[in-house]
Amino acid sequence: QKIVLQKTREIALKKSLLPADQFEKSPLFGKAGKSLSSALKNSKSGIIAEFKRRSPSLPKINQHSPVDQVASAYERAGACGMSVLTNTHFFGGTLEDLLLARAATSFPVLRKEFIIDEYQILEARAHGADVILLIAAILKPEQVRDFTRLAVDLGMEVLLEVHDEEELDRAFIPGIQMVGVNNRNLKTFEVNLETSKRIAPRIPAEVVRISESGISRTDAIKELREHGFRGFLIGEHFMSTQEPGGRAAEFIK
Ligand code: IGP
Repeated sequence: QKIVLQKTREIALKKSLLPADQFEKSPLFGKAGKSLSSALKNSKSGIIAEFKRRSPSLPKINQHSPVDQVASAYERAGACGMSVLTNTHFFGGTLEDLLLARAATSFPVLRKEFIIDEYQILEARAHGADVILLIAAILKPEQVRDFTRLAVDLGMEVLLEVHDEEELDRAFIPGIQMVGVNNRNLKTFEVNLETSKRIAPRIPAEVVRISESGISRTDAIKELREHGFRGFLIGEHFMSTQEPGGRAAEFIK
């Protein structure tokens, strides 16, 4: 986690397609984003499909599929929204990926990044994000509060990611629309869907529950629905083929 924070800080401040004072010139700035939480409440699939080239545990998930093609195929397949990794160091993603996914689709798009600075939230909106991810494990409660306020002011929603009960109790505040339980253990990288089921009852009823990571079977979705989950974030299962959109279509149908 220390390495993540350190690297992310370096990259966050160096790497941007737009300098900070240019953010307000983005045509997306000042416009309300699309609501992922209401899309999930009204969606049959509940699928949030992720664009992910590689990860710390898998160096080669998909090196070739262009992000704009995958994005529009995900939308056609019936996904409810999309998650775009913009972290380069660990995941090989870029802000340009986010912009291209935004331009190719009209469903809600999430910026998947280790957000530790308000700058990254402005950057997210300027590059077309409708939702930002806030990871409880790397943020102080005051940061979650300030970042949520800024995101909402910019017309975006917040997905708060937790790994256990302690993180949820510490970081959750009203105003956050979605809580995501990450089934992947940060230390071992192992995934266990029981994590979602265990934490579900503790998530406030009005908040949209999302289960993240390690989902590859439609049976799993059925079970997670019984525990109140309305969103399912899937990356690897879709991306580990030449045709992520085809894989998603098959899964959703
Ligand atoms: C997707 P998977 O196992 O379907 O590829 O998981 C997503 O949950 C995962 O990429 C993720 C993630 C994160 C990546 C969840 N939280 C935080 C980077 C940072």
